[in-house]
Amino acid sequence: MSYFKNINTITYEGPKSTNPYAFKFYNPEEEINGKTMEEHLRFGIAYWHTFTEDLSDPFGAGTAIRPWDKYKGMDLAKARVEAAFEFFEKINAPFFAFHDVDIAPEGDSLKESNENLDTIVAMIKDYMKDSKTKLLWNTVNNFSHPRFVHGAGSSNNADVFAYAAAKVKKGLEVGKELGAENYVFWGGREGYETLLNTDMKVEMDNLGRLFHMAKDYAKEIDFDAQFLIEPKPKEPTSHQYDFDVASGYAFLQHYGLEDIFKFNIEANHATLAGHTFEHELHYARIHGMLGSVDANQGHPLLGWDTDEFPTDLYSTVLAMYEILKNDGLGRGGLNFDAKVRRGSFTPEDLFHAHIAGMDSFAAGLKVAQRLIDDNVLEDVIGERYQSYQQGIGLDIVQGNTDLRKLEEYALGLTEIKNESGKLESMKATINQYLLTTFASK
Ligand code: XLS
Ligand code: NI
Ligand code: NI
Repeated sequence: MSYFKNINTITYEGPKSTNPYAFKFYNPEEEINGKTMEEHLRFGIAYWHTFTEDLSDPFGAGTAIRPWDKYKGMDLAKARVEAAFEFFEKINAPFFAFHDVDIAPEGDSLKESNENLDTIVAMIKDYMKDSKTKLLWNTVNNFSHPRFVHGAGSSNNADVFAYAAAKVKKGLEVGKELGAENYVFWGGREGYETLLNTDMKVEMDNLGRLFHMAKDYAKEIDFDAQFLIEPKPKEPTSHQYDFDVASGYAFLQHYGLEDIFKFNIEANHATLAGHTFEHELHYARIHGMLGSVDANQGHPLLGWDTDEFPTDLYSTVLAMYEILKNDGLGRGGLNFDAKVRRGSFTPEDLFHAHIAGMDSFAAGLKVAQRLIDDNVLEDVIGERYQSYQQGIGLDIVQGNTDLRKLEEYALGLTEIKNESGKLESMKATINQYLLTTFASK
């Protein structure tokens, strides 16, 4: 049975192609600095947005037309697996990612939910045998069901904590069964609305406990995935405990988890936190904490998590610059945690959206590699900080000075001379690289 009958496998046709079902920039086999594009980019398909999502929003019903709509319950879950693997093959995806509830419906009890999962996981495992697509990461949805109204690991209700922990246990087993590269924690309801009813210390301590238990259990069952925390500043709660990379890092350090976790950084969460995407990637990178990426983008005029497919080339260039500087994403990847707009409701739109996202990151990769080859940022940044290469600057960074010596030095200064930061010049150069990289093709 084919779910996308009219669509053939998407291949690379180059920047001049007018075929909407072809890659213009993503050429999986093309080598860039010793690695293929496919190895650099490690694209993942988000199961929830592409196969489970119905495109409803707070003001209206779902609009998505999906070839598997006619099924219900476990039949629907099975149809989605078939459709998913057909999609993975046609879009040439190396990876996918899911929450437990995306792939199998929750039952009336935890036991029944686990049985549903077992059935679908066995089916996915079977499909994976004949597919090149691997599991980038899995996670459990500990936020949608009403039981998580006050949180999961940070709930005031210990029974809910236990239930959430049981779901994490199962999630780890599922990850092991399917050979997941990573295991993700996004704390959907791990935050609070008001301090009038919240013991923040208890909640955060418990969250730390849950993460430790998860790591212990993963070790016990020999599941060696990389653990990832996905920060998000708000939504659904007004104060999420993993606000951004900086606060998440402080959390991990405080609870002795910094050697166990890295970050899964989502572009739209970065901008919700008042940062740029590249800021979050950079912060994680310089602390050795960049693990994986949820590739999407927010709407510049809207203040919520719109999860658009990434098409902003300026942003993909700067993101790929950080990823290249990180020497790649290791076991992580670029997971399209992105959904088509409510008005883009056809199955074809799923292909167009992924092609747009993959091409945007491929273009970003090429431009970023050229910037690095030409030392564009490195030269400017190196020059800007050269005062720390000799004299008093070298004393400061080598720890050979103190406040008294610095006062003595400052008293002897006759003038302080600053240089231009050259921001506009840099932006013009990035534009030039963006526009010339593909100009002659
Ligand atoms: C929601 C999050 C979610 C995580 C996985 O905003 O991005 O989709 O990636 O739970
Ligand atoms: Ni995400
Ligand atoms: Ni998100």
